[in-house]
Amino acid sequence: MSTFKSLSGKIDRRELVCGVMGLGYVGLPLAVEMANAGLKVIGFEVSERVAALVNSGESHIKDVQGADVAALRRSGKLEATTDMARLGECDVISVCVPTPLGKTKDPDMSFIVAATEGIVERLRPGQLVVLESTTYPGTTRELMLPRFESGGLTVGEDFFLCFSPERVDPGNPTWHTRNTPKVLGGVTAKCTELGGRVYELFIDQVVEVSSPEAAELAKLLENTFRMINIGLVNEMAMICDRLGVDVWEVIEAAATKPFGYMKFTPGPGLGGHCIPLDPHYLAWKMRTLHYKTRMIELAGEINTEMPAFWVGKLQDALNDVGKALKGSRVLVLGVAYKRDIDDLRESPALEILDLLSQKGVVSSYHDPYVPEIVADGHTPSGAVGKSVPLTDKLLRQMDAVMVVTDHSSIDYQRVCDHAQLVIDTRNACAKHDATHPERAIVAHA
Ligand code: SAJ
Repeated sequence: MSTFKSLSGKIDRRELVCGVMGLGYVGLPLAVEMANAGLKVIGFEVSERVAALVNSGESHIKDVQGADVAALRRSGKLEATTDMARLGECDVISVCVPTPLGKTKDPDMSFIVAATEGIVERLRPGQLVVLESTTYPGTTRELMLPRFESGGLTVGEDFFLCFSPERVDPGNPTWHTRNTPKVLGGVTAKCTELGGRVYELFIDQVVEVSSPEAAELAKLLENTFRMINIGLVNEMAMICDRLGVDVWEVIEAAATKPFGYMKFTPGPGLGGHCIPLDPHYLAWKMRTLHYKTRMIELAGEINTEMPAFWVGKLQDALNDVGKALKGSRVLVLGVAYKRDIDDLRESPALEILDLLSQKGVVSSYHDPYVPEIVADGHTPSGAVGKSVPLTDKLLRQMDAVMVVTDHSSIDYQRVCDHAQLVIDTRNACAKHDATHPERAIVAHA
């Protein structure tokens, strides 16, 4: 019997053993959905701690309930291991490992290379490998495929290889792994067919495309679209600032257009583990082909400029009340990369705190989700510190308060009632700043 027929039969009988490499915010939810669909799942982790945690029926990922992991442990559907030799047991291997950027914004492919080498040693006829990590177009065919065929196996006949981008939005109350449409493209038609049939066992809608490159680029288009439109609206904020027009009023007015427009809002810059990074995978790849992705470069420049733009706004506002930046006491309100989460990755607040420190500002921060900013390889030295308690007295003592991340739990009326000056990068005080016409307390773009 051909390997295609053998794997096809296992799919029909749901007798698959599925391996998931990387049990992070992508891999663990995926493993749980596979196991909930009745498949036997082995999670492969390089972290003994994470493997032990999952095997003890717990979850380290906010979107995955510990009780669900415990139930799947009891049913024997889910286990975790650090023993990569067990990859040979798997009919399907989904690779969900990190793809960070290096300091020069070049892709760090080390995790994908390590996963590829782990698979190569155990690759056998009848296996399907699906890469999910966001990466540059061509990774699946140029980096993984040659290694997998190096032992004499042929893709599309002996084993099958696809790319299917992750679309996990941590904390999203509506969209999660099972109900978010999943794009998938195989190296051959048989790869696409088998990959689609496997993923349809635990994903509501699989969107098959003709190649792994189409799937790789679909993901990059999705997030590059966001990054460029955020750059556009940040430039609009700087334009409106120079024209003396309220950018928020302009944006709300434009957003009344019922077609052909999508609302984005300006802010302190671009944070997160996806949007600031993913477009640079495309830019990097195209540079190797001597093509400059001008839109990505330009949007990146504008988004990167925003922290300095807002520190400039602070300087002007203090100047208007006869104060210098140097020696002024400034409270930064909210440091996570977006509201109502605790994630600091690439947060523009870190850049703003560092700039304030460089200019001799006596700065502090309050963030109910981030008790401390610790020194690590990425954190600028001026951002290191602990969250201070938010009190009326503290607000009154500050020469200025900068709203950088607009957490919903903060009382912005209270901020406007007690602060001498508010620099509002998120328009969080819009409903409150009119309550103090005696003071021009809120400056925003
Ligand atoms: N931001 C703005 N203005 C906006 C939107 C975002 O300044 O109009 C800033 C945010 O403050 C943040 C950064 O951009 O600093 C990224 O924000 P994001 O809303 O894009 O959130 P992320 O980084 O969590 O993006 C994820 C992505 N999900 C995946 O890649 C699977 C993205 O594709 C989603 O669209 C996004 O979540 C989402 O919509 O929540």
